[in-house]
Amino acid sequence: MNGTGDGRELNLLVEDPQQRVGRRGFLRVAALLGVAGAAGGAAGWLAGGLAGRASREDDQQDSAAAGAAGPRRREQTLNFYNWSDYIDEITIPRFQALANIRVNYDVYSSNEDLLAKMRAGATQYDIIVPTNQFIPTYRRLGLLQPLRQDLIPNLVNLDKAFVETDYDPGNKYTIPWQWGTTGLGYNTKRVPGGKVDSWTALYEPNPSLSGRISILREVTDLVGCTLIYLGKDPNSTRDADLQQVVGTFRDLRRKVKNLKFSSDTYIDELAAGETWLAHGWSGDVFQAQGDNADISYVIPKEGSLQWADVMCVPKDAPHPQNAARFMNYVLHPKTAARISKYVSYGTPVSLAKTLLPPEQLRDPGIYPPSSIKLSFLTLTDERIKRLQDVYNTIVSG
Ligand code: N2P
Repeated sequence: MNGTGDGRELNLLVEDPQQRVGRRGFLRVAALLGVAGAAGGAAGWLAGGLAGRASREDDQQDSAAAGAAGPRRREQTLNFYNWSDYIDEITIPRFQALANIRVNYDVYSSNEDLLAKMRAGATQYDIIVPTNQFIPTYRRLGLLQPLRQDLIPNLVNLDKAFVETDYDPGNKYTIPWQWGTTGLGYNTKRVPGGKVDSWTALYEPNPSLSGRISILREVTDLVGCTLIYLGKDPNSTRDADLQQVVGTFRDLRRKVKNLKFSSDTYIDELAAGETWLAHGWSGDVFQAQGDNADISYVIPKEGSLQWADVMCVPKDAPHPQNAARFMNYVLHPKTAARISKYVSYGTPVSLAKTLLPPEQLRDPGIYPPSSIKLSFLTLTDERIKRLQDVYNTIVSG
């Protein structure tokens, strides 16, 4: 790999790189023109100029991380399938320009949607980002291929907690993208008393919240958090416990009207003041807070769920080497810090923390202290099926 070699080709971006990625369904950010014969340094300058940030020196570092090198590669494309609202505006355009790889970026909003799509047969995706508890299932189904670790020297930048995992020790198949928690987002001007600190606010709601509550459209979070509210193990597979989860929602529907289920639009609904209390993911709620200062996030005092969304390469991915190059780029502390700062989720890259705003590092909603009780979920194929049945019963009301 040669960071800034002469003769490297570069791409010109033809779309506005400042365009916000996510929030509203599918969005392609990667229409490009390939232009041959420009020098590597110029590519760095171009990316910096378009993105409006970072010095040329920074670009050279980024360039090495992206694995940019001399002549035109055989594979010039990367198909990246990620969660909605989960990336900053600069990372994709910068990677495209530095690595000379066109990125097609599509989004999904739940593990169920992603898994169903991957099970249905070949996709063209090179990177997908399931949540950690789904990895054993993906592996058992033979849906993943081993990572080209030889192309990912920045793996050494990973925090040890994300290397020594039970779902993929040694990162043979996965590299963490972001991590976070599941909790409650609320509008301080609208919830009674202006504050929420318990799951009871959601499951035993004040009638004034009728029509203003949103629940995550994500099976494992929905069932897991309800089990925690009920004082049960969030990993419980006992029929009686799962029946109680169904019963809890039956009661809830009696207490409040129009329960909404969303794992993407709730960000905008919170920000717009339409939703007042949302079961949601930490960074999503902080993104809503960025648009509306009345929004707060809390991990309820009874405890909650922690998770990591991890990048993987599907078995039939057409461009596994480009996937590795992108992963290496993302593991550069500067790239990792830029993404986490923007999406307000936790970074798995230790050195990136020194580059984050101190107020984010201090925020217990983003980097919770060990005193907060957080559980990771584990799943078997059988449990996924049962949880899905429970979820379907709940949503069909
Ligand atoms: C991004 C949500 C990702 C968190 N909007 C789900 N694990």
